[in-house]
Amino acid sequence: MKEFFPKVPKIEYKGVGGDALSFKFYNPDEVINGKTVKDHLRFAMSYWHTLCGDGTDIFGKGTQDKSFGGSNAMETAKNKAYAGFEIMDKLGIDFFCFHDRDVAPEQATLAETNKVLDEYVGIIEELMAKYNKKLLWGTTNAFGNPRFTNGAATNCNADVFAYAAAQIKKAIEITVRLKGEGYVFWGGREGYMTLLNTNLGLELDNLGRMLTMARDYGRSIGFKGDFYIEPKPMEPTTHQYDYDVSTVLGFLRKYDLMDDFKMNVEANHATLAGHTFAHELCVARENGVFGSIDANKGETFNGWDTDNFPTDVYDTTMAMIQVIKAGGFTKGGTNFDAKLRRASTDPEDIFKGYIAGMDAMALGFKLASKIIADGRLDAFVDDRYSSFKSGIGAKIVAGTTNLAELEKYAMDLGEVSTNKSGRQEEFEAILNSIIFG
Ligand code: XLS
Ligand code: NI
Ligand code: NI
Repeated sequence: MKEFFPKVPKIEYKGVGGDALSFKFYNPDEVINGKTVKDHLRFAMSYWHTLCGDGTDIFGKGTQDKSFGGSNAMETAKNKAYAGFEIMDKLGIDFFCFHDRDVAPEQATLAETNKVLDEYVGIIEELMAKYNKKLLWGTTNAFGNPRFTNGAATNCNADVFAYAAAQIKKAIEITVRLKGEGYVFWGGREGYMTLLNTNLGLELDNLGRMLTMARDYGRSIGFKGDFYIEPKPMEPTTHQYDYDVSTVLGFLRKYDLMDDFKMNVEANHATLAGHTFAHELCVARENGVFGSIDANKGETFNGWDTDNFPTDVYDTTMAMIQVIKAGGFTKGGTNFDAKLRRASTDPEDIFKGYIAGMDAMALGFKLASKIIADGRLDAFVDDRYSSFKSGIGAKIVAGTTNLAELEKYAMDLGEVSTNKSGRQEEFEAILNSIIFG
C-alpha cells in the first residue's frame, strides 16, 4: 500500500530531549493509577480537520494539499481514508471521529449519496480492522450544504427538517455499523441570525423533537453508546441554542433527554461562551453529564473558533483535574478538534500538531494527577465548607430546616464571624510549585 508520509516514522516517546517527530511528555505505556496514560486519554483523530481541512479561510484559498494524490473526488476520498489510518497508526492514536460528509462526497440525490457513503464506510471498516482502530463518535454534517442555511432541526422549512432527519438517521446507522461509542450533535446552524425573523419557541421544540426521534431510532437499532451535545454559543449563527453546558442542561431537562445525552465539551467553545474549559467540564461533571472532550484552544484575543492544537499546559491541567474528578472517560475520549495554522504547510506538520497536542494533554493529565494526589487544594476546599457538615449547615443540606428556624438561629448568632481567608494566592502558588517543582 502507498505510504503517504514516507518521511515520518512511528512516533515514539523520547522525553524532552527528543527530536521534533517524537513525544516529549506522552508516554503511552506509562501507568498512572493502575491504567496506562493511553487508556486514560483515549486520543482521537478528527477526520475533518486532519484529512479535509486545507487551510481555506474567509480571505483566501487553501494552502495545504489534501488531495493525497487523488485525481478526482472519489479517488481523493479513498486516499484520505488510507492516509488517515496511516496517521493514526504512526501516532499510536486508537480512535477517530467523523462527519458523514467528511468521508464521501455528496451526490445528485440523497439515495445516491447514501449509496456512495456506504461504499466508503466499507473501506473505513476494513481499515479499522486492519489497523485495530475504533470509532469514538460519528456525526452528521447538517450545516455545510446551502440547504441548511437556516438551520437543520431548527429550520423554518419542514422539508429541511425532514432532510436533516434523513441524514441523522443514516449517520446513526453508520455509527452503529462501525461500532461507534458515541454520537455527537453539534448544532452548527441550530440558532438564529436575528430574532426579528425567528420563532424561537417552535425552533427549540423542533430541536427537542429531532433529538428525541434520533435517540429513539438509535436505541431501536441497537446503539448502546452515548449521545452527546457539543455546546457552542455562536459562530456561524449569532446565537446558537446549545450555548454552553448550563444552557444545554436546561434544554435536556425540559425535553426529557437526560438519560441518554451527555456533553462533548470543546475548549474553544468554552472560551467563546466566556468560560474556561475547566468551568464547562466542572458544570458537566457536577450534573452527571460529563462525556467526552474536543481538545483544542483559541487565540486568546480572537472571538472565533480557531481550533488551534492545545499547547497551554495550565489550561490542559485545569481541564484534566475535572476529567479525573469526573471519574475519567468511559465511552468518551480526547478528540483533537484541531487544525494546523494556515502557514504550516509541510506534510509533516500534521504530525507535529498532534504531537504538540498529545504532549500538552498528557502533561496536563500527569500534572492534574499530581495535584489531586498532593491533596492540599481538595483538603482546603473541604475545610472551607465544613460548616455544612454539622449543626445548622447539616440541616440546610439535608433539607430539614426552614426560613423560620433559620431566622431564629440567625437572631441568636449576634454577629456572624468574619470570613475565613479564601487564600487564593497561596493556592495559585501551590499550583505553580506542583507544576514547575
Ligand atoms: C465546530 C464543531 C464541530 C464539531 C463536530 O465548531 O467543533 O467540529 O465538533 O461537528
Ligand atoms: Ni468547534
Ligand atoms: Ni468540536
